[in-house]
Amino acid sequence: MHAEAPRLTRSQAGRRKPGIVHLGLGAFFRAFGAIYIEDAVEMAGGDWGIVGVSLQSPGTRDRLAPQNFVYTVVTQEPDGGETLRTVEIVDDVLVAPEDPEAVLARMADPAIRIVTLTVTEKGYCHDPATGRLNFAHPDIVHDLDNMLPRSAPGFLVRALQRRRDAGDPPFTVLTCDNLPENGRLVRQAVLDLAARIDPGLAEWIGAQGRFPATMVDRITPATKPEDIERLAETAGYRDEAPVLCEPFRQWVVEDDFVPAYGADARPDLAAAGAQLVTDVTPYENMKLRMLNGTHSSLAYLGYLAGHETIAETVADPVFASYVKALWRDEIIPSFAPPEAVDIHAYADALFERYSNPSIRHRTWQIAMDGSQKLPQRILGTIADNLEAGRACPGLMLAVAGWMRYVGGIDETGTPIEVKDPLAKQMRARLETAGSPDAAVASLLAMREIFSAEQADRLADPVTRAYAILSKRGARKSVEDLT
Ligand code: CS2
Repeated sequence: MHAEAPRLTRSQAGRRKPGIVHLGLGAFFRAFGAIYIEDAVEMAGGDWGIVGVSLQSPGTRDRLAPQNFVYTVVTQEPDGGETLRTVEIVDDVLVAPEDPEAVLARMADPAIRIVTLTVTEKGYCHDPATGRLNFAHPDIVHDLDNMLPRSAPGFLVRALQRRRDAGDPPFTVLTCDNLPENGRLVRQAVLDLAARIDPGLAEWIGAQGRFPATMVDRITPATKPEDIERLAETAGYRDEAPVLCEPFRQWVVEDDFVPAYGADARPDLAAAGAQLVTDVTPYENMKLRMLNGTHSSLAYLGYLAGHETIAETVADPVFASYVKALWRDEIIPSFAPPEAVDIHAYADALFERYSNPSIRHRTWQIAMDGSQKLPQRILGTIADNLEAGRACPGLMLAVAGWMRYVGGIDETGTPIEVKDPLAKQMRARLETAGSPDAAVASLLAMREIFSAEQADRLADPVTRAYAILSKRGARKSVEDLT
């Protein structure tokens, strides 16, 4: 441990007054949204300091507070080169479970014009199959009866309630999570919850609120302790909260912010390289299906084949052929890409991004929360292929790979630490299934994940793929396909 290296500190430059609260201050937003916002402020000014909020645990705050909320973004090039940038746009970090009132008070401040979120797919407490709020979720049950909430929708609704009661405009809710029509989804979750609490509040939010959709993209693997030690060696200072990421980044934002704030409703994100558009949908389909869909496919099958990272998985020629075939034959034909985008060149660029050996993005990390990811990453693509009469054996094998993975035992008989909100339910179903065919049927019967129609259409091909996977293993099953 390089204890002698001095701790990273804030430069003399003054802080920016906060204009944004961010719910879910994890590695991704610190390597992504914070960079765009800091660049926008550098180029076009504005009081757009960020107050981060951790909804679960104090870890991020505890690591950032001693260094005055400044941190390093380490951009990792394929050739091993690294670029360091210290980011100073984060002004404070609050921990909701410690002091929910402090979070609400900050969100209720009319100087806060935007609330951004990266709470992951499960953070919206919605039902992935329907997109509606899950009123049985324990945090929603709590938030219905308590003025001090626990969930992201709860904080959004209670803060908007305070804004409405004070006669102030609402803030714009800008979700930065990988969900289909993410703006509409978070708006629906907020309206569903608000309607149960105060129908007049739901009406006000519905009329005055703005929930623009976004597409976000930057591969940002979890930071490991050895990354911190290595940075202390190379940078000459100690940063307990660095983030590591690839050079690529892309932010596409629907330009729909609360009109009451006029020109001051958002930072000049375009000046920072973000794309402000009227319709994010084509970009969202492209990214969720081409990147996240193949990420998840490679994560389950690559993990079962013994590959620790995405780079190692696509370095395996069997998986390189598999992912290229997925793009060419099963994903690109399933959607209309944005105009002027060469979708084959986009796929080639994705392959190069996946191949970056400096980015140690673990298949295990991407495999997390599959029950919340599969619908928008893979099931929608399958549905569109089947509707068009196209078989999609590669994606069916990916679904079978997910089913094998959540069984919790890998191909060497070693337990898998399955992290998923539905992990217990899935494990119980698989343990009592009695046969591979019954196991597939039991998981397909989970309406939180698969609609009845999807379950019906996936039953035969996924049952076949699961049997082959169980018999021949992931790598040979993939090889057989390609
Ligand atoms: C990954 C994403 O962990 C995962 O599920 O697929 O975090 C992916 O790295 C980002 O969406 C890339 O923009």
